[in-house]
Amino acid sequence: MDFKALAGQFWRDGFLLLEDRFPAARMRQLDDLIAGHFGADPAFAHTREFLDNAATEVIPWFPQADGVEDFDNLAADPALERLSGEILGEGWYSQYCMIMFSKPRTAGQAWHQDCPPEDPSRFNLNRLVYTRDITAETGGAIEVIKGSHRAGRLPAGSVDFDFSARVTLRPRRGALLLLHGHAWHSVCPIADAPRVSVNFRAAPARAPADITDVCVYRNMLYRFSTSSIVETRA
Ligand SMILES: O=C(O)CCC(=O)C(=O)O
Ligand SMILES: [Fe+2]
Repeated sequence: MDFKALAGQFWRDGFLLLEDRFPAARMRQLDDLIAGHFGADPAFAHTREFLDNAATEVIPWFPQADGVEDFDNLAADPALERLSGEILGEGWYSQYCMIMFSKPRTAGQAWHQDCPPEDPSRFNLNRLVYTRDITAETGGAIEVIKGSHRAGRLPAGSVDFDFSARVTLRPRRGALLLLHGHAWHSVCPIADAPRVSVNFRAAPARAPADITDVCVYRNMLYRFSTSSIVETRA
């Protein structure tokens, strides 16, 4: 792997998708664990206010908080560590593992940034691993505006913004997607099967541990730790 070239590609685009990074058998095993945790019809964990205003329907699970360590060795993959260091620089650190579950026929995730972009040196890096295929049939594709990690805040309001640099990603089982937290991104509506992603968030040394507490949506800034809207956007 040419780590420097891959990091360059990441910094040019704000994301980097690498297929076939993890073995299918391991992905199936972890996928079973995820399915077992959530069951057939899990309840939403967020408040109704969040679900309605954010137009985002996902159920998070932090396996490390439950003492479940089965996912941790994915993040310990030497190539992933090396690439993370190349992208994030000296002193980078890994934050937490967050699994996101979407029920069939739900909204996905509205356009957002994982944290406010005002200070370019403070951001989170999503290191997403997919334990099952995302296809046109399953829905749940990820959309990213190429280069938007350098473009400041996601435009407010409901009018369409410039989609000419939009890229639609459908990672397959075993893929790794690195996605800059300041990049403008969304998850398309889910079709008839549940959707999952496993995210090992990391950050550069300068970013505080709670960097993703406030998320930027087109209509609001939302603080997860207090379940509150901290700014309404016109
Ligand atoms: O689940 C995904 O594919 C992307 C989720 C997302 O928006 C994120 O990890 O910040
Ligand atoms: Fe996100």
